[in-house]
Amino acid sequence: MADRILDIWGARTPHAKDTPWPVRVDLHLEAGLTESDVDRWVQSACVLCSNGCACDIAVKDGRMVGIRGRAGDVVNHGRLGPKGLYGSWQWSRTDRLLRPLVRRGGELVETDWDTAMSLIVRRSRELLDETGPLSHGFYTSGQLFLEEYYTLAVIGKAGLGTPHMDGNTRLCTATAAAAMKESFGSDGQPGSYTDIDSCDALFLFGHNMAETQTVLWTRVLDRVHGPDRPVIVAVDPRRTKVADVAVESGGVHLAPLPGTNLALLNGLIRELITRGWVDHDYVTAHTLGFDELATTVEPYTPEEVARICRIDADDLRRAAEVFGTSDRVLSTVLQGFYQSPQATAASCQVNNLHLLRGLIGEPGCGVLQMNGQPTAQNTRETGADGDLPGFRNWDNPEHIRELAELWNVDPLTIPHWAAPTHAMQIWRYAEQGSIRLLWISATNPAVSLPELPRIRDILAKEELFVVVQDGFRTETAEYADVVLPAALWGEKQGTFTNVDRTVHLSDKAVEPPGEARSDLDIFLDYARRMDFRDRDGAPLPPWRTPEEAFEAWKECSRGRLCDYTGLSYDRLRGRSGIPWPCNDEHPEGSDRLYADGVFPTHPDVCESYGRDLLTGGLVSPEQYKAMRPDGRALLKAAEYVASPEEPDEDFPFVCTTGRTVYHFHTRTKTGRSPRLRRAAPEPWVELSAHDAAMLGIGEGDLVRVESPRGRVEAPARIGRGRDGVVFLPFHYGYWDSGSQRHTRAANELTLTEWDPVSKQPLYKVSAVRVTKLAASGQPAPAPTTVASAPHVPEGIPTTTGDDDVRETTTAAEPPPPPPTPVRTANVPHTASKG
Ligand SMILES: Nc1nc2c(c(=O)[nH]1)N[C@H]1C(S)=C(S)[C@@H](COP(=O)(O)OP(=O)(O)OC[C@H]3O[C@@H](n4cnc5c(=O)[nH]c(N)nc54)[C@H](O)[C@@H]3O)O[C@H]1N2
Ligand SMILES: Nc1nc2c(c(=O)[nH]1)N[C@H]1C(S)=C(S)[C@@H](COP(=O)(O)OP(=O)(O)OC[C@H]3O[C@@H](n4cnc5c(=O)[nH]c(N)nc54)[C@H](O)[C@@H]3O)O[C@H]1N2
Ligand code: SF4
Ligand SMILES: [Mo]
Repeated sequence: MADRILDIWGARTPHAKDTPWPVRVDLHLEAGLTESDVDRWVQSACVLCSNGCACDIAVKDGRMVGIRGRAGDVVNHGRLGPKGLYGSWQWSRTDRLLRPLVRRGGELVETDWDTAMSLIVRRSRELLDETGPLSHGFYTSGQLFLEEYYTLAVIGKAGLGTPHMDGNTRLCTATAAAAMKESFGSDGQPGSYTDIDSCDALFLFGHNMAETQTVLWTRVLDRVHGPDRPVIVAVDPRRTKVADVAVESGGVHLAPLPGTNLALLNGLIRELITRGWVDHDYVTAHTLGFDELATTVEPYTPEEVARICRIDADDLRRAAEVFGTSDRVLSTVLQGFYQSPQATAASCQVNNLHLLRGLIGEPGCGVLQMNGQPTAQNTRETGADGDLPGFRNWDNPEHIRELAELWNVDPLTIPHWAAPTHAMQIWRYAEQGSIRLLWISATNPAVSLPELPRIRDILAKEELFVVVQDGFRTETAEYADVVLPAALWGEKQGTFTNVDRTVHLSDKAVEPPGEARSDLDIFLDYARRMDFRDRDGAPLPPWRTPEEAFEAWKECSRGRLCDYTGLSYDRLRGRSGIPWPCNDEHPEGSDRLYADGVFPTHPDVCESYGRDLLTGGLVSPEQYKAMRPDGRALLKAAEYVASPEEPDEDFPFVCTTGRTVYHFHTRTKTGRSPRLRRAAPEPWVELSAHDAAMLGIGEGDLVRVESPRGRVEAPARIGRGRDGVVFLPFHYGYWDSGSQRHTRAANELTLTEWDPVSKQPLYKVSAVRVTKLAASGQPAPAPTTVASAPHVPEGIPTTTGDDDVRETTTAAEPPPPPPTPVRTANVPHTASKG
């Protein structure tokens, strides 16, 4: 038995390049139970990150009592990480919302569903009569199921006709989508996890995979421990486990000052060009924009990059050499890029590195513009974020006509006179008073949005009617006018799609507690009570069950890049997940996209005509068509500009924020799992040894971190980060703090600024000052096993759990990867380039 709090990634199963990743099945059951005690195993996939590990839920006496990885699944080959093992199901018997709540005399009181829904519908009707659909805003999630998002999207776009709908995916993966739209013409992940098994070099750009996709990192470690290991390059200001392994592998750790990613990437691209590591045949045949890119990156010499990013010029040269001379390179990009200034511009440069060398679409040559949340991909596909369903283009009248026909509504109902409203703007409209009903589902903005003092003021506004739909009484629920108790994972049925496009079915294992209902049922109840109808008077949306919603979605996706028409609940049950596109042409799904170098950039198919990377200004349809992209990828460029908030005399440090391995976001589940909670019970502040010495701060001392917007007070961890940078985990809100003190959450400090292209907030750069409040003899409550490990480990107890996970390594054949398509699904043949 293994202690998977201490040994996060579990036992190694090393293997050689181009051989399948061995199977290892991880199992964890409630204490005292064995497999023979389990009544049923119910197929699902984990929803505590975007990796999408397939699992079976153990059910006994109508309760979830454990979890086991699915050996035959392409994603995890049986493995699970600490959150999947301990966090996915262990919250189930604790303090859930059991009945709807409504505000009476200032207090939230329990009521029945009819009263709660009638209240929402009455307010909704009043506002529609008074000011129309623009009074309604929907702020949803990356954690519902595909069927729920699609239902919400149809309600918003065809029922109400409001453009004000977005997900917390705006905080999470908006930049992934934006970078793929700008470079390839559409959202849609080019790469596959199987690229890890075949690559010669692996670049992680602002991605602490060891903590945030632990099972994917296990896959990397199994290559690193194999005979022909890949060289790894980590780009992260902190000394993460990824950075440690990068150095051990003969690669490099580049630790740029937060906010300088674009300068670094421009430097890498310049090196590729000047050292002659460019496949000019590929570039000529399959891309546009090389000359402008080369001109833009010209000033970014290694010395200039070293000056801006405060790194060593030779480290940059070495990183470029690894990229330029390895046969097969895989790159991943995540929040260190997406939540930093010039997010889309920097992430597009990663695409450019691959395009310049023609390393895309072949085994080992992937780009993974990562997702974070488990179902963020579906928020984007179904248009429950600021997009249209099926990667359609709001600026293309033909795409609007298709949707209107599909839903049998007047095209003018579907808002398309401007780009859909992004989340940061939705909150601004609520602040200014034009949005007066804000419906928040499966997200906890009172902890997760930037500049919390402002968010609390907005939520508390008398004129704003707030609906919160959650499984727990969150910090946000405390501000609601109506709280709707939702069924959670394991208590409802649906599908979702992970980072590498793999679709999984999650069946219902147990009944929801009390009167909690699935989000699908709640949205449909609202639609029926509002009496939304199509042009023939039929109910809109017409479906009633998850499977009917899925079938309807398949039609919406037909012929688009995210084509689901070859999938069904039956096909997804009992076997591995399947990556889209899956249709008549690719019945087994598609492991990678763009093997033929043909991209969905043709004006008739593309999801977006694009934006200027520096300003975010829209490219007009005429300008776009005049470029004649027609199947070629776009090498877009931008110059580096300084972060909107740089340190100064008053606020001399850069504060960056992020995750630790044991918690998921605002801890509504992981904070209720005893083992995970014990591993990281309270917030902390990470400082470099040099900075701490300068400030007279010792390990565990209570410190105050202040930005121009707020303050946080927590014990200091003298860690291994770079000088000048302070790190805060963003997981800690107030629900379990015993008081309403607003000094725990990292977002007290962060700023209301966003990337001009993707509109993703800049959580990774706030200027702060740090002061010591009190000495302490105790170490900080930070884990010792990961990036927040202490600089001096002596005297600090190691983070441990119990030996309670069974890992079974068998000789079972690993699942075969689906075949790689020769050409992509939705590019008209007339548009192909060769
Ligand atoms: N354990 C755990 N796993 C999770 C989650 C969780 O809450 N907990 N959440 C899931 C979700 S929704 C997401 S979005 C992902 C996020 O996954 P990651 O992006 O891996 O996580 P973060 O910790 O937000 O940020 C990654 C790294 O960015 C670095 N960084 C900060 N500023 C900069 C910068 O300016 N440049 C560069 N290059 N790097 C910088 C930080 O030091 C940090 O190590 O994780 C998913 N997985
Ligand atoms: N400072 C800082 N802030 C950040 C980040 C950062 O790196 N730094 N990262 C950002 C990122 S990438 C993300 S993804 C966000 C995450 O921020 P949030 O989305 O606010 O975080 P969660 O705690 O995951 O909130 C999800 C809520 O949905 C509920 N829930 C779970 N499943 C269901 C369901 O099936 N139905 C319903 N109705 N509710 C459900 C949970 O109980 C929980 O309250 O935070 C962002 N904020
Ligand atoms: S890696 Fe992500 S999906 Fe897999 S078990 Fe861990 S939290 Fe769940
Ligand atoms: Mo995220």
